[in-house]
Formats: sequence, C-alpha cells, structure tokens
Amino acid sequence: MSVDSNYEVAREFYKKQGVDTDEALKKLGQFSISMHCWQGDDVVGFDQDGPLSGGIQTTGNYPGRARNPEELMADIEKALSLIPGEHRLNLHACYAIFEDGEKADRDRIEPKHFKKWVEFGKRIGLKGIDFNPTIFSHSMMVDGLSLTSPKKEVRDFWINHCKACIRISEYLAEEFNTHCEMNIWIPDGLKDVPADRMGPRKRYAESLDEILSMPYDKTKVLITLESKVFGIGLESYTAGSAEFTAGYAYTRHILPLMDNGHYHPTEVVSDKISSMLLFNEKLALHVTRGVRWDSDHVVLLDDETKEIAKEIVRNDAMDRVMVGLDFFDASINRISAWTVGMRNFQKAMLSALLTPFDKLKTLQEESRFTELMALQEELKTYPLGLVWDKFCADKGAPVGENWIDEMLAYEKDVLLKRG
Ligand code: RNT
Ligand code: ZN
Repeated sequence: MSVDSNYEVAREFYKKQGVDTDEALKKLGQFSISMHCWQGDDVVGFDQDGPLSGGIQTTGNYPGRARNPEELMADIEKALSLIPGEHRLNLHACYAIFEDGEKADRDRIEPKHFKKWVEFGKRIGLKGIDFNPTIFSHSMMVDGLSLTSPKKEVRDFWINHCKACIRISEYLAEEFNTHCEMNIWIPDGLKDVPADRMGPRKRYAESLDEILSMPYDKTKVLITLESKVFGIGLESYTAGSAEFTAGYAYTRHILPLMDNGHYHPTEVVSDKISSMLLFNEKLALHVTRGVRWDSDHVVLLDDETKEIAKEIVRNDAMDRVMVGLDFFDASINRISAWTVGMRNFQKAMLSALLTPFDKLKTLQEESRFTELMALQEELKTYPLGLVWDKFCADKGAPVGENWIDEMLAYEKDVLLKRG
C-alpha cells in the first residue's frame, strides 16, 4: 500500500466522473497561498512594545512565541517545510527590522527595513512577499482612529505610513519579480451608537484618495481594501464597512479584499465571490475561521472553506483570486496553526479541482435537482486523501499525519527552549 498505488486507485475513481487527477495535481502545484507572518508572534511585530490593540485580539499563551526576526524566520521556514508547494509570505509593516540602534516611526519606514526579509525569502524560495500597512497598536491611533480621525495630523501620519508602505511594496515586487498585494485595513469605528457615520466615512475616502494619488507602478503593487463589520470595542459601527469598501474599490480601480470573519455570522464569502468577480478584474481573500464571531481560529477543512475553493476553481479564477490566510491562535503550537491552515486550504482547492463541475452545472441547468444533490453527496466520500498524499509526496512534503511528529520535535528542541 504505497502512495503511488493508492493514487492509482483514486485516479480510477475520479476518471469515472471525467476528472483528470494528474491535471488537478498540476494546477494545485501552481497555486500559491500568501502565508501570514503574524500567526508566529501573536500579531506583536518588532517596532513597538505595547500590546495588540485596534479591535483585534489574540487569546492564549502557548509557549514558544517568536520574539525577534531570527525566531520568526526560523519558524516560518519550519512551517513551510511541512507544507507542500511554493508559497508567498504576507508581512505587516510592524515587522520592519531596524539595525544598529536605528529606529524609524511608521510614517518613515523604508525598503531597507525589509531587506532582511527579502534575503530570507530568496533563500527559502518564496514566490513573493505581500505587504500591509500596520494601522493598529500605535500611539497615533488617537481615540482608536486613524484615516477617519477628525484630527488632520493623525490622518496625515497614517496617510504617510500608507505611502511609505506603497514604496516598500514596490521594492518587494521588484525583488521577487512578481506583484505585491498591499492590503489596507483600518479598525476605525465606535463602541456605541454614532451621531455621524457619513463624516468619518467621507474622511476615510479622502484619506485613501490622497494615498492613491502618489505615483506607483500599478502592475506591480496591487492595492486591496479590506472591509469589516465590527471589532472588539467597536461593536456599533466601523467606517470600512462592506458597502464602503466595495464602492470605494470599484470606483477607484483598486481591489476589494474579503475576510470571511468580517461579515454577519450567517453571511458567507463563498456566495459573494461570483458577484465580485463579475465586476472586478481580481479580488483578494483573507481566509480565516470565525467561531460565533471574528475569532480568527485556524482554518479547518470545513464546508465554507471548501465552498470558497469551489467558487475559485469553477469560475476559472485561480489567477484572479489572491488568497492569503489570516488567523492568530495563541493557544496552540503556532507552527501547527500555520501548517494546518495552509494544508487545509490546499486540500480544499484540491477537492474543488477534483469536482466534475461541468456535469454538476448541467444538472442544475436542466433542473435535475434530485441527481444534483445525490451526486454532490456521493462525491464527498471520494478518495481525496489519496490524491492529497500523492501531492505531498511529489512535492517532498510530509505525507499524511507524518508532519505532526516533526512539528513536535521542533517544539521540544526549539520552541520550549525560548524563555
Ligand atoms: C483584522 C483584519 C486584518 C488583520 C491583519 C493583522 O480583523 O482581518 O486583516 O487581521 O491585518
Ligand atoms: Zn483579515
């Protein structure tokens, strides 16, 4: 019972449905996910000593949090060795690396503060690095507000931060000869019933216009804007709502970013992808798992994750949807959190790639709903795992649960030795 002979069995199963497993494996190998650096250190970063703030929160104190660039890079490298395929890294501005006692505030950061990340990325063979302004956990978040603040000096600080980030994103794109997705997200909102929603939203739009007025290479830096429905301490309203973000992105020719933790609990991003694809050339996702709220639990191979992947694959949008992960669980081994989340999104993509969508679409078009339900349910127990094992083996990554022992060995040898 080898990986290869198992794969032969699986191949026959899918062939019966008209699905070419070899082709599916090839396409999966071409699909890169942007792995978020911030799972490794509980979204703390290297540029400040204060706690995480801005409507988001990590919970848990599992030992082994990465405390500096060396540790974070080592942990990322370890995680990526357990994940098949070639991927991208998603960095936040607060992960700037300052040398020789130098320090620059967020409105003054420069490409050179990310040179070490570029060197690291090239050494481990990253496909690219994506970037994010860090608009939280900072003293210039006055009354919790940034780009919507009534205070001009506050808005200007964050406008300058975003402009600095565009320059850094351009540098990252050039170094890796690929695009750099730069995602803007602000927590700005209010705990209780606002007296004015329009004023702050208008200021937000004007601040963004000011940021985008700077010249930059639009083929290299793909600016995305992330919406949100609420945050901790910001329960009544957030400026960057879904409608604000969709409207702004559409009219200014930037890209919308949908985080599946950022909607009302019964709303699903999988249902939104097709509509967004009809009106935007590309779009970006933050794949996460909300449990009852935007809790940022590790991505599992659950129904919604699979449905998101299906929408990407069956709409032929693997090169139009940029997928990044976004969760931060501090209650479990952080390498494991990354590995489980990345492998699961890949499994979801593989599951979609192995689905006979033409056949299913025809059943829908012909209103043969009985057969549609019956076949979709039968496909759920097809041997996905055997094809997945083949992918891992071909890519030189651990097959099945074999990565767990490796992860635990790293915990014992490295993580538990951190103070
Ligand atoms: C928070 C947003 C945002 C952040 C990261 C750190 O709710 O999802 O993506 O999580 O930028
Ligand atoms: Zn997000």
